[in-house]
Amino acid sequence: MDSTPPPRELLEMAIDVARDAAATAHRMRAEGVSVAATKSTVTDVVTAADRAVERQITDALRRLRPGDAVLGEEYGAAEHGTDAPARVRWIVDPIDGTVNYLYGLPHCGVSIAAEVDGEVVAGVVRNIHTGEEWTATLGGGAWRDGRRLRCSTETDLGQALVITGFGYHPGRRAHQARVVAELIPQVRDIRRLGAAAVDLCVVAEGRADAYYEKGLAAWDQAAGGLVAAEAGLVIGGLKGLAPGPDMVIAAPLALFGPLHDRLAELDASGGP
Ligand code: LIP
Repeated sequence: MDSTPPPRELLEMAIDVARDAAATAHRMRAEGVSVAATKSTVTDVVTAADRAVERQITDALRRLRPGDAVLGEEYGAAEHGTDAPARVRWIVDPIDGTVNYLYGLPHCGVSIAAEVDGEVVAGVVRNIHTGEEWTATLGGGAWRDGRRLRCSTETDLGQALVITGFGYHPGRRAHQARVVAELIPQVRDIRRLGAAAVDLCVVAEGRADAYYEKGLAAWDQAAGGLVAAEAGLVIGGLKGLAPGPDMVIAAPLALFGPLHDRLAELDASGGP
């Protein structure tokens, strides 16, 4: 008998866990945070809060659903305690926008997605500082604080406000800077806010028109990508690839093609 709960039930679990996690992150920030370690480069930082919050989330999820798998940014794929393959996998970014969190900038969030048989079916992103909470279930729409979200209806790339982000490796940043330097005269403007999961939710509710970024991990995009898709955005990679580490583009139907083609011309998924 299939014991996998419906997406709505998985979402409710994720929301409860995300709220507690965001409260912990907010409290730890108020108490003062510092860099606990670095990862890919000296600017790719981890705080004690990233680690503590991911442990809190993983422990809570495993209490709720002991046989599920968990993939988190800081601790990777936590063992799910059984040999049987897990149908449900939780994809967790405990604090997306870690540098913003370290500096006390309010654009950062807890991101938890539930994947069933390899497809994300539920997701929540909660801004640690503002309490804004974006949710979605597959086919159930995207919501923020009880309001259904609809993305931008912009059709002209030249009028589009486009959000992007940059990696931590200096060589990648140089390539990404060249791409954005070529793009910026051809759009309304560029914004770099610093947290992919929250960026995708901001675009989902039309507070920007489109988003693209190279270098996202599964935990950066799992929940925010579902919110964006359920708000009507087209989510894809370059040249027919699925959205992933090489490129994630989120744009309204009328903008996806023009933005995609321009990014392909600029080799936006290239570089180190
Ligand atoms: C961040 C992403 C952001 C990207 C940053 C960083 P982190 O994730 O959310 O979009 O531009 O370079 O990767 O490291 O704060 O979890």
